[in-house]
Amino acid sequence: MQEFFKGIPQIRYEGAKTTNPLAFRFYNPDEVIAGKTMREQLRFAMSYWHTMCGDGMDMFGRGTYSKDFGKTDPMEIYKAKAYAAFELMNKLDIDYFCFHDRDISPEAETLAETNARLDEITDLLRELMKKNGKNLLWGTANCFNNPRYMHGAGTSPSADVFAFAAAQIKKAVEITTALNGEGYVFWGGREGYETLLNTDMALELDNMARLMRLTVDYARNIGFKGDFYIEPKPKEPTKHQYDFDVSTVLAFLRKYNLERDFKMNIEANHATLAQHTFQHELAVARINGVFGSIDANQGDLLIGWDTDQFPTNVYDTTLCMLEVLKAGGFTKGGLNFDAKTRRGSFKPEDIFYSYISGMDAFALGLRMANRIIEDGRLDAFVESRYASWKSGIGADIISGRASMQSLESYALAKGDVMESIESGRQEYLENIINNIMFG
Ligand code: XUL
Ligand code: CO
Repeated sequence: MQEFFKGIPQIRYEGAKTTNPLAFRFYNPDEVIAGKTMREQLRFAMSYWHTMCGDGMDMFGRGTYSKDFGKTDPMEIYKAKAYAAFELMNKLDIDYFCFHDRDISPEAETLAETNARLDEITDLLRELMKKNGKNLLWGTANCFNNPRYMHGAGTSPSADVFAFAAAQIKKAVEITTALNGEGYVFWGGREGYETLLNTDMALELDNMARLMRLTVDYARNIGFKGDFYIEPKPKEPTKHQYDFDVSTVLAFLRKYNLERDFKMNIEANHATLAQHTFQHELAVARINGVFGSIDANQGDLLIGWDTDQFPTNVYDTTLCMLEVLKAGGFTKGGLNFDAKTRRGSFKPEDIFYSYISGMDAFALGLRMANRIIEDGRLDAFVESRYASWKSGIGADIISGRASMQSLESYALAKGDVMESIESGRQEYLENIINNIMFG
């Protein structure tokens, strides 16, 4: 068997003190944290597009590293990618992967030929998954790269393009089902607009919902048992993406009676592009019962676009894992590294350093989130902050016993309410977090 990442050993946990760059410091897969092994809590996944296809290309220059793995024939290149992917997952001890249809197999001249190629690679992936004990976290269709989708896929003004997108998604759902995928993602590629001067927004949104309903019904009919996700993003590539953020997507799902069919796949840098924190988006999903999966990455404080960097900010991973634990943990979702090495990090070992840093950052985040919960001071503070809702007038309001008249009588009798207001103690709480993390 050809080795693609020569010189890279099996990456193992060596503990926080190790200086070995090709080792985990915090990710100890079989250690139990918060009732499950770290492997079960974190459910790490490799993103096929960045890791097996991305070559460092940006708007100002071509790729800086090849992902052709020494092959020239298109199908041979994609078969080599598959073998290399499993070697990489094995060496990093990653159990899951995620793909777009076009990441695993190249598009051909006709849809029929493209689908035949997909079938061939799907067979290879199935075999490799079985042999290596790996699973598909989710699949999706790339309905944004090809020029036919320049005005959108499900939201294209052309009904022919809608039909083509449906055909492509049908196949993507079939291969996801054939590979026992635990999820299927809709990220709204070019589903959005550049200017309302040429856009029938109402029709476009109706059509987007139509495509989702058709997909869900078809997938359930062919026996797909996984979860469906929508991945919100506010902008890029279009000026205004329809799936702006979790709240916007929730309103969309409720309008079109799709709320029981979908959960959210929340991406850290998409949250910040929407001017939210990552934690905010996770919390909105959790409190509405639609938390599903995560695309793990981070943006840059000074750059306003989707940089897809590997996550290393431990405050963010800690607050993320706190939300995940509060949501009861992942069920079918997981942590997919929708992240790429920087253009200048062009050596094969950089991919390993990147995954190790991201996996360790989340492993540390899980450890810290668990400490915060076990410490209890934060939860106790929030509990006591809302104590007025447990009895008296608060309990009356919650139970529905209070009316506008009874509330007025209460307020008149009470006089000033300033004395019942407590400090929010933000700085004190921020210091508690540091105390728990570093104390
Ligand atoms: C784009 C993005 C996608 C989705 C899958 O910003 O995040 O890669 O995760 O289509
Ligand atoms: Co993503």
